[in-house]
Amino acid sequence: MSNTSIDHDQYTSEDIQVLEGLEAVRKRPGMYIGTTSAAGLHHLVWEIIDNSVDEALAGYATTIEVSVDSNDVVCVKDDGRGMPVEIHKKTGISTVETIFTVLHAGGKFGGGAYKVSGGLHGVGASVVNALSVWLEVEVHKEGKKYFARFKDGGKVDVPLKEIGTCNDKGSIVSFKADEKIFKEGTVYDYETLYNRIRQMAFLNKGIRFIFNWNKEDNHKGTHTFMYEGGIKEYVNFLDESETKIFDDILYCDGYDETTQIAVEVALRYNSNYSEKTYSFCNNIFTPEGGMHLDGFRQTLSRVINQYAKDKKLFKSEDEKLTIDDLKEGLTAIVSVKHPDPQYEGQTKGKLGNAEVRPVVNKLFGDYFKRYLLENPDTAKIIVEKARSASEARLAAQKARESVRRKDDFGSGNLPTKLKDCASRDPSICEIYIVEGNSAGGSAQQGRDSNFQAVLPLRGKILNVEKARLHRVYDNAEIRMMIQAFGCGFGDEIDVSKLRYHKIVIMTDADVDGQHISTLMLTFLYRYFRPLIEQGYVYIAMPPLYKLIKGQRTLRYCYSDEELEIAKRDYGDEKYDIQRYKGLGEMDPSQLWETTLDPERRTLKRVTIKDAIDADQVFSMLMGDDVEPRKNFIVENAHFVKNLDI
Ligand code: 1YM
Repeated sequence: MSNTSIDHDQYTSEDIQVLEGLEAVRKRPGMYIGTTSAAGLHHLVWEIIDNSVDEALAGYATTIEVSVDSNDVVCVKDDGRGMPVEIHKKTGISTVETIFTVLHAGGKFGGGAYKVSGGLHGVGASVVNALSVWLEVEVHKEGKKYFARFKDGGKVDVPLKEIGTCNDKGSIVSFKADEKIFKEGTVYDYETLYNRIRQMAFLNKGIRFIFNWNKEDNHKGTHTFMYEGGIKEYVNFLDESETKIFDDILYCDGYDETTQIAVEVALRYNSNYSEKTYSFCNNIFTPEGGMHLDGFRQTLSRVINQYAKDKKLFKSEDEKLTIDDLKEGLTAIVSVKHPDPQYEGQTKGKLGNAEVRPVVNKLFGDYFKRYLLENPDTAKIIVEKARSASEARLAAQKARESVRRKDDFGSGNLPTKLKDCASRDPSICEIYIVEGNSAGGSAQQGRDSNFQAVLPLRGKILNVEKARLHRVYDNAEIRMMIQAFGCGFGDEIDVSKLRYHKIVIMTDADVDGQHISTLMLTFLYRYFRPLIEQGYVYIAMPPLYKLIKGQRTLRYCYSDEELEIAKRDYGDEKYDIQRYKGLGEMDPSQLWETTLDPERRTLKRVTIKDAIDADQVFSMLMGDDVEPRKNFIVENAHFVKNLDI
């Protein structure tokens, strides 16, 4: 045993406290990592990465490498100072062991510098240790290599010891999450890690992130992310498939000494109508916004209005651009770093610190004012874009009112094309949204009308990604859906009024059908997002093939793989393969057997893994630019397969 460690055969009261601390984490992991589902598992990785990011933000590390091995061992490595190895005064054990065995040890030992990055709960390395079957630490520091190992939820297995010499510096942490804690398993998701690591690289300019996926699957390989431009490059990335209306990406960063708040903002406008503004605090996405976002929006509108007024760009005295006008076609990132963030809201996704707003107002406001004065051409484009949005919004308001009057959304009137079901219990009711009248007919006859409703649509629905609101309200198919669902739409959704707890999109299994279901999903995502978030939206899976022998159906196959299996199973037998080109080819009883009958059908539930990613997918799939769309379809054929958007 080396001389930097203490004798672990003899438990001191300190040791016992330590074990009790980690025991508490194991007893109630949810308190520390939010959940023990997949999100919690990935949270372990974020916690360790955060420590490396802090070291990089403090100016000591330049590169952070994250590796996932075939047995789901994660290894995070940085080239910072290396964790402190000396005996810690308070605990009497090495600081490395203290970091990994004392709850909340992280910041307290940091000697002043605050932890800026930080997971949802900012609980640090000891929690990861507590929830792992084993965890190893290697420190390279001042020419020496040190090693420590923990097992069974944080018990010291090998106390910190010197294991050799080196001529580099840094920290390496490897761990294997505990299957007894993570009931859904300890298998990491490639996409989740890839997206988050890339996002961290965008949010922390200049830090190099290396991501090694060492599993033997089609993702195997290494990616390096490093963005000198930081969130400026993030905006550029988010707008990849948009048509820009000017070249510059506006960017500012600033720091307020008094409050120790750092602010970064990047933005650009594109020719589209939807908004992509994402706000972050300490590298964490704040989906519900908060003070940083409020400050940004206030300032955007204050400065633009003042500028337009001063430069006499308005037609009348009382013309004014609202924040809604200024949102159209805006892509923006607002990222703040705060020493003591307070999160509020239903999902703790809203930054509550009131002092952030005036800081953003000042720092972004000064920059934005100057930018407009120095770039009058761009300023004019922004004002014009917002003015046309303003006009469209007034038109939309009128359209919306007239739609409301015509369709009387609140009255319970139902569209005539809807073949409703008998039951009025939403929890068992299903609505099939079907493409085309002939398929609609089969579905209507084949369904169980007690609980299954059918709404046939004629042809393709409007691409809402490229249409302004008033055109959306004008669209007959869309109005029928809104009426049928009964829960309102857009900002005014009331999910408790939803008439069906399964909204099932049913289209042909060909390219056209896929396009229609993507249009449908886009529409639902933009106007009924809570229905997707709460798991009410499904895709029906009609079969692609039928194997028949004489009059007898041998088997339905729902994919090419299934067909291959069936061919193998039936070997030399004689049979015919019928390929279904459309739903219309199936008679009502076949449709029931294969696609409608809850006992036999397969439905795919549509879920949102990552809201920013989903936004991206939709603006890309439905946007102007064909090239990235092609790439996407080739690279990510899985999107259509498992429907994780
Ligand atoms: C792969 C994970 O944890 N890197 C890391 C952590 C620390 C330091 C350097 C560090 C910090 C300080 C001084 C300081 C940590 N130190 C502590 C504690 N990578 C990883 N790299 N020297 C080294 O903050 O003053 C906690 S984390 F508590 F010891 F300061």
